[in-house]
Amino acid sequence: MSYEKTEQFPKDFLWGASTSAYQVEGAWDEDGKGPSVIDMANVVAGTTDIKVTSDHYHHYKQDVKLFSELGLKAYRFSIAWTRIYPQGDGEINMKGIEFYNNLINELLAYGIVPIVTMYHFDLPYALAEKGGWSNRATVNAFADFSKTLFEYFGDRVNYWLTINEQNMMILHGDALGTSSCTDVENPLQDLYQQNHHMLLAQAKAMVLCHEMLPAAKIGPAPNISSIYPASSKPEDVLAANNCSAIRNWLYLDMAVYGRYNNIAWSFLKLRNALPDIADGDMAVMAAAKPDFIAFNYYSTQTVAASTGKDDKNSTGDQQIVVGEEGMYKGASNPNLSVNEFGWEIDPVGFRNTFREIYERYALPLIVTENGLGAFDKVEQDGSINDDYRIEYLAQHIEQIQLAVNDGVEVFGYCPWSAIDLVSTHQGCSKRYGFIHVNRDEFDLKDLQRSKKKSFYWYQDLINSQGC
Ligand code: BGP
Repeated sequence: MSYEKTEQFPKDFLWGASTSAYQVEGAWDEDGKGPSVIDMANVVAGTTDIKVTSDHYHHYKQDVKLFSELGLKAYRFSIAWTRIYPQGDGEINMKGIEFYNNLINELLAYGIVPIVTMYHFDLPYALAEKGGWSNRATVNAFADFSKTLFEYFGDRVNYWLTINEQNMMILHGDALGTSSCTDVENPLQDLYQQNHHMLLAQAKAMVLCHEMLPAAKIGPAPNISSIYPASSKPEDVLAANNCSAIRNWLYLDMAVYGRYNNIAWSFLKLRNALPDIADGDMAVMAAAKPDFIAFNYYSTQTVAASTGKDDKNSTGDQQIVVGEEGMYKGASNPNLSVNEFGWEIDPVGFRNTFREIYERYALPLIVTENGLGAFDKVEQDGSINDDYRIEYLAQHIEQIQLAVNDGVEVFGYCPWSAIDLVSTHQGCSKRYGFIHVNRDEFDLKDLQRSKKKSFYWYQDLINSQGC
C-alpha cells in the first residue's frame, strides 16, 4: 500500500534515544553497587570489560545537556538492579537511589521524558548464585525491586519497561552473558522455567505499577521481528510460523493476554520442557495488563523447514536465528543487504513488524531500540561522518511513518543509542551513538564527547517533527 500524501507524526511523538545501565554507566563497583551477572561474565577476547564503558555515571550532567541539545523528547535508560539492591534483595543502597534521582531530575529539568527499563540483562550476581531465574525466589526479588522503583521514582517517571529482550535472554543467553544453570538434568526445561518466572515477575510488576501509580504506563520490551519463510514452500511457511511463535508471540501473548502461545506450548510439551506452573501464577498473568508494547527492532529474520539436529547452530550473535530441530532453521535473505557485522538491513520489514504486532494486540507501540552498529572513523578535523547510520535511520523512520498511515498507533521512537557505549559482546569499537565517546577498546583516553554528523541530522529531524 502506498500513500499519495503521508500523515505527519503526532505532535507529542516521543522522539528519543536509548541506552542501558551496564553498557553506558561504568562505575561498576562504585557507591555500593553490587556485581551483576554481566560484571562477572568472561569478557570476549579482544574487547573491553565494562568497568568504565562511557563513564556516564560521572558524566551524566554533560550527557543530558547534550541530549537536550540533540532535541530529545524522551530518554530510555535502564536502572542497574545492583545499584539499588547490591545483593538483589535485602537492604536498599541509598547511593543508588540518589544517582537515579539526580539523573531523572536532570532530564526533567530539560523537559526530557524519562522512560525507564527496570531490568536490562544485568541480574544481580548474588541472585544468580542462588539459582537466578530458575529459583522462584527471584520472582519476588524482582517484584520487590519494582516496588522500590515505583516508590522512589514513580512521582516523576510515567513510562516503565519491565524486562529488556526477555526473548533474547532465553534464545541467546550465551551471546548476551545471561545464561545460567546449564548443568541441570533437563536444560531446556530449566530454560523455560526461567522464562516462566520472568513472565511472572513481569506480570507482578505490571499489577503493582497500576496499583501504586494509576497515572503511569507500563509495558514489556521484547525484541520483535517479522519472520519470513525462505521460500513459498508450505514447509518453510510453517517453519516461519513456528519461529514467530517461539521467538515473538510466546512473550507478547503472555504479557498481553495472560496465556501461553499454543504453538510454543506444544513445542515445549514435545520436548518435555514444560515449566512448572504454581497455583495462582496464571491468575497473576491474566490480571496483568500492559498499557503499551515497547519493542526493539534491528532486522527481520528468515527461516526454512528444519532438517534435523544440525539446525541448532549458535553463532554467538543475538540477531542470527538459532534453529530448533523439527521447528525451523535459520536462513539468509538474498533480498537484503547486511551491515559490517552481518546483520541484515530491512526497513520495509520494520513496517511489517509494526503491522503484525498492532493487528495482534491493538496496543500503542513504542520502539525502544533500532540502529546501526559500525566502526566509526574520526577524521583529522575531529568530525565523524556517519552517513551510513543516517541512511539506516532515515529509511527506518520513513517506514514508521508508513506504519502510522496504515493505522498503527505509534507514540515514540528511541533508537539505539543516544551515545556510544559498549556493545553486548563486541566491545566499544562497534558504535551506535549520535554522540561519540573518545576511547578505544583498551585505552580510555579522555572520554570526551563529540557530536557525529548523525547528531545534527537527528536534531533537524526532531525539529521538523520527522519530516
Ligand atoms: C540488543 C540489546 C542492547 C544492544 C543492542 C545492540 O539486543 O538490547 O543492549 O546492545 O542489541 O546489540 P550489540 O550491542 O550486540 O550490537
